[in-house]
Order: sequence, then C-alpha cells, then structure tokens
Amino acid sequence: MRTEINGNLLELKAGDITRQRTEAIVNAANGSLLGGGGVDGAIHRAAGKELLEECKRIRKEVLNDHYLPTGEAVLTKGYQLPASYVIHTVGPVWNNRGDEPRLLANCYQNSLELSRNKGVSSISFPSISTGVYGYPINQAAPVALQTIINFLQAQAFGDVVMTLFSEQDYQVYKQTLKELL
Ligand code: AR6
Repeated sequence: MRTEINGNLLELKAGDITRQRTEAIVNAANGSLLGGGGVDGAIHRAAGKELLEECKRIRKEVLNDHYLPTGEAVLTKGYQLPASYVIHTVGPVWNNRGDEPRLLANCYQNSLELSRNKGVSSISFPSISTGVYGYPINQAAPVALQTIINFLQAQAFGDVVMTLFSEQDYQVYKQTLKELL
C-alpha cells in the first residue's frame, strides 16, 4: 500500500528489511548495541562484522560505555547491506506502565530526524518493539504510523517504508493506516 503525504511517499510492504534498497534501514536494537535476535540479529548477519565493530566504538566513544536510552537513535554505516546506513533505535519493552506509546513514538521521530540531518531521503522501518519486546502490534501500529504521518506532513523528506515481516503484520498496519488517513 502506497500513499502520498505532502509530496512524500509512505509505503507499507511485507518483506525482509535487510533486503531493502532505501538509503537507510532502522534496527530494533537493544541498549547494548551489541546485537541480539529478531531483526537485530538479521541486520548484523547481513551487514557483516564491521557493523558490530562500529557499534562497539559508539558504545565506548559516544555513550561512554552506557546503554543507548530507550527511544534514542544512533547512525552507523550499512557495510554489506544494500542500505548505506543503519539507524539503531531502542524500543520500549511492553510492561503496561503507560509510557510505552511516548517512547515508541520517540524511536520513529528520532530515527527520522537523524536521517533528515544526514541528508537521507529514504528509510525503511521494521515494526519496532512488537517482537521480543512484546508491544501488542495493534497498539504499536497507530503510534508508529501517526508519528511518521506527522513528520511527513511537516516537511519535504522523501520515502518512508514500513517493512512488515509477515502478511498478518502487514494487514494490521494496512488497516490502521486506512483508519488514520
Ligand atoms: N525484516 C523485517 N522485520 C523483521 C525481520 C526482518 N528481517 N526479522 C524480524 N522482524 P524484534 P523488538 C520483525 O523481536 O520487539 C532483539 O533481540 C519481527 O517479526 O526483532 O523491538 C534486540 O536485540 C517483529 O515484527 O524487535 C532486542 O533485544 C519486529 O521485527 C529485542 O530483540 C520486531 O521484532 C528488540 O525487540
């Protein structure tokens, strides 16, 4: 599904984010930036070991050995990936405390701002937090899509692609987008 927003493109597709040819792809990482399962593991495997080396350097030199806080984002190169850049962001773990929507929105907003500031005009997102981190997808989809829509309505950016890993997830995002538009 493709829709135009203020001259920008918002596209939903089912697929594997490691194969996307947008300039940047987003990784649903954890605060350690040292890799993990799910989309994080897939991105590190496809990018090669230099990605982990750069993540380790960021942890040490930029974050002073601290974890990347939830909702924040950092940018690395894409190495063996088709994408030139990977933006690593940390989604909230779902625990029904009430601050998850704000933190999830921060992930999308900060990733988009980082891209724009780097001159990147096409980006692919996975469905952040809806795997291992347990955020119910029907509650995550409106937060993700509304944050992207607001960003695109405010400026000329380019293309934003939501890459959903299953047909079922794709249908949730498609239905949600229809309701929001
Ligand atoms: N392309 C697109 N989406 C994918 C891919 C892929 N190749 N692989 C999985 N997904 P998750 P989280 C989907 O668990 O919930 C990691 O261990 C998946 O089906 O990857 O934010 C990190 O290191 C789901 O819909 O991320 C963290 O510790 C979505 O990506 C933790 O998991 C997100 O699932 C982060 O958990």
